[in-house]
Amino acid sequence: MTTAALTLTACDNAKQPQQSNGELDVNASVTSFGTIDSASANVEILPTPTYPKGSPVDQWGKLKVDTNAAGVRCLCSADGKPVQLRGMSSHGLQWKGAANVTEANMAALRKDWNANIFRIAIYVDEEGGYAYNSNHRDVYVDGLVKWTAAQGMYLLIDWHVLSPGNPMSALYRKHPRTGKDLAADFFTYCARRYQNQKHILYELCNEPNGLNFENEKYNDNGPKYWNPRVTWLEHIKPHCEQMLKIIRSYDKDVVCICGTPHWSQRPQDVIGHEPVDEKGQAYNNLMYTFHFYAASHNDGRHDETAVKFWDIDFMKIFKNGCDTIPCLLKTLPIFVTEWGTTDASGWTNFRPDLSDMWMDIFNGNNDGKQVVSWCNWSFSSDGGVCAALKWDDGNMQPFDKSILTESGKYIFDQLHK
Ligand code: IDC
Repeated sequence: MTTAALTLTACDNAKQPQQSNGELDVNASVTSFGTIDSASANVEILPTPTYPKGSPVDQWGKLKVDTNAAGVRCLCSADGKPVQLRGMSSHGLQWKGAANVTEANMAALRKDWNANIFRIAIYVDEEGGYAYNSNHRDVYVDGLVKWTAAQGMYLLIDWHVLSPGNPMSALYRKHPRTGKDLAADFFTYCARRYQNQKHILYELCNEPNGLNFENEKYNDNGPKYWNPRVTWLEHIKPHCEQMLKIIRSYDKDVVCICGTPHWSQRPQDVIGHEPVDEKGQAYNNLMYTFHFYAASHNDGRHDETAVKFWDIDFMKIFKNGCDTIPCLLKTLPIFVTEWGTTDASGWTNFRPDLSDMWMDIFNGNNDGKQVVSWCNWSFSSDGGVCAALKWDDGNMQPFDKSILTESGKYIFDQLHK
């Protein structure tokens, strides 16, 4: 019934999750490839669309990682010029996110908001996510590929690893409901089906998380899904390399973005350890993500927020670097695939002032002169004051600015700068 598209080899010393007392150890890693639907491996390949004349995709073509005038790697157009993508991320499709993921709204985002990218967040196991709803892929991702193409805007397809935080957990790689390798199957389907689409980018895992960094300020009493040790070398890099093996077998140069440790807040862990193929060759067209929520992740100020990162200066290492970490924007190609104007809970502390400071850095005021692309969380009314919309209606045309929240207005203005 199922078949693997590639010869996907199992790792000998694979530590498979144990099911003792009937409970799945969601923190253990599944290191071998599992089953992939033959329907995914044989899915019909979509023909190349015609992008509207003068649209972002028409002008820039299939993006790649190249260097800017300072010799720093960054996101570039097909002809090697640095570009900046800016737009919105969907919310979870299992919640209110789906209401806004429509053809008309992609037109509004392109024409009225001036966005040139949309990000679709595919939550996997949370509360009726993709593991329980294949229409998240077959209806929404597939629809968006066509709707964004019709607008000539880019689409970032995000495998929204969040709970559990280990991208190699059985809940992604050997799901208890079907036994399927959901991650391998998802990327097989997408990479094969969309190989001729110039406007697609992949985010290989949203926010791997686990309490694993030095000077840890948390204890380990968090939710059981918080793996205490989810690291770049042990979990994230191997996950990315496995997914790249699949993706690159169909689409040899599509830009892929790797999640980084601790809710994608530590691209520095990648330095010197970028993903390689089986011959040990570095993959090209790879980027690394950094996520920030302005009130929580900033210059380390002592402000009262629901989620605090006091004393951690996140801004400095992006601007100039520090004694131990080189300027990240000089060292790695970075894509901020998700950020919020509030604290990391999403619910409180809208901070346009701190958002402005980040926008300044990402508009090129950094030692690498790297201009950074971003998607804002989220194109929804859900999840607190970081939401851009006051309501979810499913059709925002003609577009009316009065549906925007304070955060939505801030982003709308940024997109017009
Ligand atoms: C939040 C949603 C919220 C949902 C929660 C589930 O807004 O409605 O209940 O996820 O955990 C992230 C994540 C993103 C979070 C967002 C806000 O990538 O999934 O969305 N956030 O908390 N990282 C930092 C903040």
